[in-house]
Amino acid sequence: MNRQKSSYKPLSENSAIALAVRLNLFPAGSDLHCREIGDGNLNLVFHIADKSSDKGFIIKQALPYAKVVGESWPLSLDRARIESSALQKQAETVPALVPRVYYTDDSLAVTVMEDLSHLKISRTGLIGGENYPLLSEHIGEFLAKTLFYSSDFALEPSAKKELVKKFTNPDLCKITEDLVFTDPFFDHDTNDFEEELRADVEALWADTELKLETAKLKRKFLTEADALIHGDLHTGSIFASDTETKVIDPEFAYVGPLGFDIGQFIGNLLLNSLSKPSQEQESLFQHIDTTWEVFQREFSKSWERDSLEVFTRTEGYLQHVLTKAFEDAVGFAGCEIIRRTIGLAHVADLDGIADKNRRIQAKQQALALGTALIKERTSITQTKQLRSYFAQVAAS
Ligand code: SR1
Ligand code: MG
Repeated sequence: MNRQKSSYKPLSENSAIALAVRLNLFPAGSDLHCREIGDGNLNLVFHIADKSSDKGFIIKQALPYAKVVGESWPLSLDRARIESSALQKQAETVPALVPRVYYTDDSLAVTVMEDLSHLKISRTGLIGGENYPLLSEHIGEFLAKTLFYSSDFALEPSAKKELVKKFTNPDLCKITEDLVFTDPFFDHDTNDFEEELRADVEALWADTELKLETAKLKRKFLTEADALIHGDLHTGSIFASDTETKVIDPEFAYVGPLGFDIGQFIGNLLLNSLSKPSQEQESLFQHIDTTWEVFQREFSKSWERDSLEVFTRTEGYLQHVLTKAFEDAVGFAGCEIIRRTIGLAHVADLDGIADKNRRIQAKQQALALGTALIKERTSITQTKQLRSYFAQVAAS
């Protein structure tokens, strides 16, 4: 890996091509084409390809501020180091499920990685009616292996502490602390919702039981250093096809609670279900079932085979860890559903519902579902139960 010093400057399409040439990514004399394709909230993403072949690369560069808000929201460039390091760490256990990293430059906040343009962002595909038969099998495996092998169950204590140090990510964690766990539950100026939702939102802000349960979940996010988590595992962070899955964008990675990524993924599948007619919802519920089944199966296999922690051989400990992770995941899913409905960063699954009445209704259902998941997470012990909670809010 070549890490060289350079002073930071945002790339343009032309300077991205110049960088690709300097790095010899393409054969000399190639006729290159570059386009900035970043549609996320934070970064520049350049797609560079040889005009005469299919060969291409992605050059991703962090900006020193949140692109979605502008320069008034400064953000550390260190997230580029976090993202490329997390991709490399994940590749140790799930190489087929993450893009390959070819080059990083921390001072330029640049990562050069595999071009995945033969795949589609899974949120877009799911909204368009694609099913992705292997999505949940792959994500269940991704979760089990990335989480288990970065936890105290698999690492020597000193290696685990080094991991915590390397992935200390205060700016990006603060975004999640604010946008996922705090602002949507108060009358905060980052919130964004239709006036038709005001009565529901004001009821949510006045719900003291909901606030107490959300405070407990936020505390977990602030304090529980279980494993290296992706930190933003929504369906927009996953490229997919019928046969392949690649998890991208781990710039929010830090050592956090086991249930967080699981909850964000489940929450986004539920958001997608809320946008669908009932006959199209079952395949999404099956994805939730499979994610959790595969996660449990693979995590348990690794636990039996590769644990270093002596208590992993104590009867009942694995079940305790899995039960807690699921309970937390359900609560985190609830927070994700609420923040994607009334917080700063929405999702196309709900915002893209063209009929306004239907959109408002789906958002009201999302608020009710998110609230139920947060408040009742201790009674929800199996993914199958999510169907009945979903059915209750869909009937209201
Ligand atoms: C200001 S960033 C808003 C959201 O985009 C990212 O993808 C994260 O989900 C974050 O909460
Ligand atoms: Mg992202």
